[in-house]
Amino acid sequence: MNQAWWKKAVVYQIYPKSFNDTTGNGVGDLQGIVEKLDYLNELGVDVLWLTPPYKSPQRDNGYDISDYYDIHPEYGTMKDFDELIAGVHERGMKLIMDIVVNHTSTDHEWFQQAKQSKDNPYRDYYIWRDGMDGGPPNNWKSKFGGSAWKYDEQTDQYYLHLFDVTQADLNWENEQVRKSIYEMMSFWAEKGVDGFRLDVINLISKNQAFPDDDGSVAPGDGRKYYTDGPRVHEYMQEMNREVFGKYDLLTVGEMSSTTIDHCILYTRPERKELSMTFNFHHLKVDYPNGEKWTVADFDFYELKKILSTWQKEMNAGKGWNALFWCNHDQPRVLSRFGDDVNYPVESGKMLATTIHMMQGTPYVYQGEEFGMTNPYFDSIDQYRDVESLNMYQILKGDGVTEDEIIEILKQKSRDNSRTPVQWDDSVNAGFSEADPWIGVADNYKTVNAKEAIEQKDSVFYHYQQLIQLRKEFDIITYGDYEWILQDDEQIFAYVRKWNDETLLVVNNFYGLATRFQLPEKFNVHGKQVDILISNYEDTSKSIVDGIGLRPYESVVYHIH
Ligand code: TEU
Repeated sequence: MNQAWWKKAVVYQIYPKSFNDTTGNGVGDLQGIVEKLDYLNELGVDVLWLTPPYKSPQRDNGYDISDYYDIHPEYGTMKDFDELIAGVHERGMKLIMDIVVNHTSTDHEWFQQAKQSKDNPYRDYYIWRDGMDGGPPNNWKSKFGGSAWKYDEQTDQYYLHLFDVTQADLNWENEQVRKSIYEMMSFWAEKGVDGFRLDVINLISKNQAFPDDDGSVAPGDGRKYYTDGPRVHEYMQEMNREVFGKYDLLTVGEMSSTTIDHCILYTRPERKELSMTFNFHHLKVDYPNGEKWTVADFDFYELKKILSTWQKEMNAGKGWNALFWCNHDQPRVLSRFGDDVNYPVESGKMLATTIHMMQGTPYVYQGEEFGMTNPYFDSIDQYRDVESLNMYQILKGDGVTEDEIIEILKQKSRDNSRTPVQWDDSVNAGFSEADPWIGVADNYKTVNAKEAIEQKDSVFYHYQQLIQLRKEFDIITYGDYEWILQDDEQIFAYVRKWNDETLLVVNNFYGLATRFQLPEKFNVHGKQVDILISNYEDTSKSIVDGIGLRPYESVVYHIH
């Protein structure tokens, strides 16, 4: 059995810009994280994932890197970083760095050189192509809207940018690019980081013909020509040989639009590529026909089916999942799949249990542990995210009214998870003494970490218990998975089996009481039934005559 340390670990994602400001400039910083290390240690998380802290023009909040070897000045200095990693290790925790190597900022020296002339030594660090019929080289679309190509007058060519126009894609076909990236990763590994989160790493290998997308496979935006591309596994194995394999790292790949088969290939240990992968299919169940930019309820059956399919197939394929509901690109899970008005505590705990009892490595996004919600900003002036602002212009151009666009942003904008962490009920929720770079959610006086620590039945202590259970029970890490009650319209239930133990995990995803009978083959006679964790005080242990669930009730029965 592969006893990799990260199979029992829980990771906490920190978006430094919104975490904690100690310099009074309205922006979070590294010293702000140092200040909260004891809080994170109390929660019990094992690893901290730091989203890009490198020097950046901040057009995409650090995912547009202009210097891989320096810390963004608003976040502090390399000395602050050294103090942070020392503080993390002193407490027995680990730190993984978010690394963006599919693209750099156009402010990066490499790009500044490359755009000088066609024969500049750095020209081939990026993807330049001649136009076609007076327009871009092909019809690929940027994930942030518009064409994926930007015309450069100085050299009369276009460069590729799958994201913002200021994020130029690196040319991974160029061996020198790969060497430069591996050198940089080794620099951070030598500084003692314990791993990497690799941003959109499955997009780095493009079909070198750069064909037009014929629209035969939705979405016809060109992604099929660069997603899990022709040389991506070759590059992952080379990266592992040149960097990862020399250290005992947690490496997690962010896999935009990937497939289960590729995720098994990325994570089977003997292939020596990555430890685990993030996939996003379960976070598109409120994208009708794959369309993100519309207001829609989530498809509960699809959510259960996708999560269960990934559990079964990754387990069978000996791959390894990152388990998560939320990150800095997603709306707050409590507002998306729970009830942040009538049952914020019950549904917050239910959602946590739903994924923390699965096989994989769970990720907790800052503020998720005490039930932070979407801010429901109702003016475009409150939004900051480049993707949201681009889409605002595109939707307006398409004739969508201001009110309709605001309703879409309230549900789908990435800013929903980027508001300042609500530490207490003081001004700016204790995040900063200055006006924060983005507004604080209105509910900070009641939804904050201080309140959660003081309330023994808060969501915080539920997460703390889940994190602890993962260390105590091998069945959570290694047990088989079986989805049950598949057609139930309210309940997401599954079973984990390991040797002679069984976990029965039942989650009512709705605000209505319900009841169900266990499947015939579910035999508990002669077995002891304990409650491992529940989100109601007085949950009954008696299950043979059926199980009643109150609104958002979530229970894990340990049968042994
Ligand atoms: O995200 C990649 C990504 O696929 C998402 O941004 C998604 O495409 C987007 O939210 C559209 O719905 C990574 C980072 O997590 C994100 O913050 C960056 O903006 C992006 O890459 C570019 O680096």
